[in-house]
Amino acid sequence: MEGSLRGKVWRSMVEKRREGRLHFTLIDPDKTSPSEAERIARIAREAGSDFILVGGSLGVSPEATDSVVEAAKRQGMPTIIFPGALNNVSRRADAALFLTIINSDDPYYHGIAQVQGAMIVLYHGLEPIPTCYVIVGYGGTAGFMIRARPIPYDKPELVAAHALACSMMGSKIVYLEAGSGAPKPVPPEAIEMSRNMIAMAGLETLIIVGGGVRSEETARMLARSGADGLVTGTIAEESPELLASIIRAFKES
Ligand code: 1GP
Repeated sequence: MEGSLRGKVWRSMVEKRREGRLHFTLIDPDKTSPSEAERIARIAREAGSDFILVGGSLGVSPEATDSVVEAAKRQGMPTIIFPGALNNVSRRADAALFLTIINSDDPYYHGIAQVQGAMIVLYHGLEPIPTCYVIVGYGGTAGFMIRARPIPYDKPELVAAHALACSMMGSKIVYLEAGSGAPKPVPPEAIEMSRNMIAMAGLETLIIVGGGVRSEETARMLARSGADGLVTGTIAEESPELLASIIRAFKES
């Protein structure tokens, strides 16, 4: 059994959060070769990103996931599986986001996927990080494939109610997802209301946000509305310079 079940990655997330906000670089093994993944991991590390997420919604093979995880780890980045499906769960990673997909209409994602995934995570010796996934607005390929009922952009109170439920159900992370390439990110009001409701309940769940972040201005807005972490995917492939300035803007706001 490789890896560790002792909570190292989660602890480092909490410790890093005490020092500042967190940035996650998402690499999709279907779109990225291992050499490209290593290049992105190097750019991400140099730009101040904290963790690599590996996963995708379509066309991701176990072999491609293994190679991308190995390549990212060569750059010394803690690497976490963000599974679009069970075939994304690589034993080479350090941890896996163990997902509850709270607004999927598909019963498969409300128990069956988790029961199947739990054994694989255990056998691979991966650290499970209980994470609740909330699809907002556009939703992208992820939203379509998991049959999400995306929460409309103009219903921040509905996003907050989902985030609160996730937090009360014991998730360590609430992941608010607008979808890769979303025309608009998760609205700041939704993050702020989620943050406030979770605090009112006396809980300490981390809120991470992703999808459609392409500017420093957006990163700043998301930070100010109370996001603990930001996930970016597309931007690392397009412009390392922009990635660095987005990370800086998010962490320094
Ligand atoms: C992570 O799906 C996102 O939550 C990644 O989105 O590719 O738009 O950065 P982008």
